[in-house]
Amino acid sequence: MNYVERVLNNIKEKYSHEKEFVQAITEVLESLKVVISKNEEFYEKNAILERLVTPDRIIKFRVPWVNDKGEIKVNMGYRIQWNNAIGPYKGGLRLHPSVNESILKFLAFEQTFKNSLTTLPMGGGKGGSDFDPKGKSDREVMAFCQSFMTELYKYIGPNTDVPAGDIGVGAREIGYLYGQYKRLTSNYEGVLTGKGLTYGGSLIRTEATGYGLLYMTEALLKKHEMSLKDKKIVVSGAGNVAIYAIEKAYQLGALPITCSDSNGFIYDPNGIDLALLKELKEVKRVRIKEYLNYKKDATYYDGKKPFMIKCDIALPCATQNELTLEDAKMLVNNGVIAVLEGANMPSTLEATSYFKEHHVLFVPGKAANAGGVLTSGLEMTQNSMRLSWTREEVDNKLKTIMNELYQNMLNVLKTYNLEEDYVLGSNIAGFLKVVDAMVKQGF
Ligand code: NDP
Ligand code: 2IT
Repeated sequence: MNYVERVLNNIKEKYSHEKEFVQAITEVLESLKVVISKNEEFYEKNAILERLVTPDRIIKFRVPWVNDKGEIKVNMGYRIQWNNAIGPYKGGLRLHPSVNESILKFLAFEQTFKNSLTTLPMGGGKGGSDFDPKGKSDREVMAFCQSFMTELYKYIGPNTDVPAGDIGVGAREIGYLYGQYKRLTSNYEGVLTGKGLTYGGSLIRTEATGYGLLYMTEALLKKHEMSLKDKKIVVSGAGNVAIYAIEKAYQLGALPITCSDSNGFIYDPNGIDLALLKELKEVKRVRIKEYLNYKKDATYYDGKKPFMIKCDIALPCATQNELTLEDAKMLVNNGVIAVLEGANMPSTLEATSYFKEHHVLFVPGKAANAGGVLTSGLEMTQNSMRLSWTREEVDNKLKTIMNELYQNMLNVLKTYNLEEDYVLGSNIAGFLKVVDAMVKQGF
């Protein structure tokens, strides 16, 4: 058994109950075999893999809050600080009833590689809670966020750990979290990203993940002498990433025809009405089914996923493991050219292998959705400089870095004489930088 297999088997045995964590580790370690095998003794002597698969620390805490009926509710809060070899821990906070240690560990581990790929100095972390913001009043969300930060503030700081948004955490939640941090510390500093524009936020951060995803799609298609013009795009999700992926898809001449939430999906053959989608999801916060009340040509599929609709490009932008082998088969049967992950790990391992076997161009989340955290890095830079760049400046930087990230994956694949496989490209490129920093800083 080689070094990679020994470490992987150990993780599979020890954490067999943490399905998502084991899945993420399996994908990454399998793709590192080609690098590790070149110098196995060196990596093993430095215990690089054992250190990479083990978080620096997991912080767990109780979050009590009072609901509108005056009842006390209790949730679990977490912050996982995975690796800070190349910069302060950085990564989002997720508020969703499914949140547990396995999910946050997979996200924090992946974030370490993603942040390395952005070329900016950010380590990896993730956090959140099993609190469900759906159906809660603004006051209840505020009460939860204040209580959550009352514990979290002890462990974060602009040079220590800088949280941001993820599922269930957008501008509203970041505002309440920031307000409480300021109240507790008296410090007005860039401790969170995704802040509002009136208090230190960056232009384009809201749009960044979706825009970055489409910049990467454009770069990928260009390499294959294609363009986004008139391409039919299936998007899943109807949150931050999905909305701005749809916006940029239109700007680049494509036709996004679906969006979804956890109840079902909308297929609009004329193209998703972006203004309506924003109104329903960003303002009214209602179910996607309501789209039908305004658009008679659209169809709503209850309890189904949009991957059954024929398309040229699929962009899963909702959540982990939403795209299964069955979905992959339908996409391939319908002639899909490319799949780029807007969400983190939306494709199962079986689905990813199926895409590879059928020569579908596939870019995993840690590369394809890096535009969000990348622009968070730009927000941190602006906060440190105490100035704000224009929309154009930030957008240009986002586009340039997404293209560089894409090129970097191609360069790494070339160096190792590998075929066009962006799972390998992203994992190896992310790994090399983090490991170099780890080795040079000692154990
Ligand atoms: P939002 O909360 O804004 O939107 C999430 C969307 O996904 C909603 O439409 C939601 O539907 C759907 N969804 C969430 N959980 C599930 C589930 N268990 N089953 C089915 N649908 C679900 O989150 P974001 O758009 O910010 O995040 C989406 C994905 O992108 C996540 O994987 C996140 O980690 C990733 N990501 C986010 C970044 C960011 O900057 N925000 C950056 C990089 C990646 P419903 O309302 O019904 O729950
Ligand atoms: O998964 C992710 O990259 C995010 N949720 C964004 C993290 C960030 O710090 O902006």
